[in-house]
Amino acid sequence: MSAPTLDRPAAPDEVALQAQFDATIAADHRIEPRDWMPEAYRKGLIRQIAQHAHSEIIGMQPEGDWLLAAPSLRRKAILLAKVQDEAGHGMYLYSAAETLGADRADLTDKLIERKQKYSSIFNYPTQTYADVGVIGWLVDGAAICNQVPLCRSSYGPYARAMIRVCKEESFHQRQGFELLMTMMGGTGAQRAMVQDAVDRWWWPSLMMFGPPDDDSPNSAQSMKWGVKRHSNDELRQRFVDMTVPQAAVLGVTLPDPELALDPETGRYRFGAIDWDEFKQVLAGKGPCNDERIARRRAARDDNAWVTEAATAYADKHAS
Ligand code: FAQ
Repeated sequence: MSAPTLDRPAAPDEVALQAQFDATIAADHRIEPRDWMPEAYRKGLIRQIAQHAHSEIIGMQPEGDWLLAAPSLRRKAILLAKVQDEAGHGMYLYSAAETLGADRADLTDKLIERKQKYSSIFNYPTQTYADVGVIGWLVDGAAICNQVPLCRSSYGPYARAMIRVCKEESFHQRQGFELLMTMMGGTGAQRAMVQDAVDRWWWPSLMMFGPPDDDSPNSAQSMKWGVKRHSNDELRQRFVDMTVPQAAVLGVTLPDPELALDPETGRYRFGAIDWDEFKQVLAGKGPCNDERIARRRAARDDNAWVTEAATAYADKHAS
């Protein structure tokens, strides 16, 4: 049933369905794929889940670049497991989007045609192996902060996918921290490498949480629907508060001279984020945007025969 518009007012049964939907949200219960939902809720979810799925898939590239140059077999095995996990997260999320009527191949096309977004963070290069540790520590750390509340998201399949994703992200965060701890206990050159990586990734990690609340067009409605549970700024602050003590344990300096504990609130104040840089990256002008999309396009085109063969095999069995 299509959603009511100005020209086509809601029919009486739609009024009842909308009331039922509103009551489910108000009671903090889950909306499931079989349930009626307003068209804007469905579209908004596809938008966020697709963006999230694309992030997991494109997010394999920066660390994947180091798979052939890992410094030991142990590090290679850990990194391989992590990158494979990210692929799995993308798959769960595309499946969740499919329960809303989206088509997986169409979503991939929209990513490649830059009609849908993926996280800004994956448009920065990984210059040394310390970047692998810092991605685990900061990027997966930010992802956990953002995604743990999504385990209570109002849409059932998305919330349930997030439970496993968060458990795996937690392993990713710890392996990153452990790698950095090892490097910090190494040579002066290794410690400098870690500090350099922290200097480059700190600010982009803060941008992962999205634009400030007063410039976030989707937040208000998304929070009313219980899709998002906290605002972008709230989660960013939570991440800063969680990460500053961890930086002290590691012995690295976060590149922000204004970072200071506010004795009144018990929270850390931090400097201004460069939102122009964020907008540039979202506009496709970050350091690696073109490279990331070109690689995803090549993966789709070069591997199309696998999809075709799997589809033909499934069709044969179905008939
Ligand atoms: N990058 O109105 P809002 C990971 C877009 S997964 C790019 O505030 P919303 C795992 C936003 O889409 C990381 N675009 O939007 C991993 C919207 O554009 P649209 C991804 C961004 O949805 C680790 C516009 O700006 N995580 O890291 C960004 O209410 C290591 C206006 O923004 C998720 O996706 C950004 N940073 O809040 C993998 C979590 N921020 O769609 C490999 C789920 C905003 O209207 C290695 N998503 N935009 O065209 C969310 O929680 C939300 O979607 C936010 C944005 C918080 C990202």
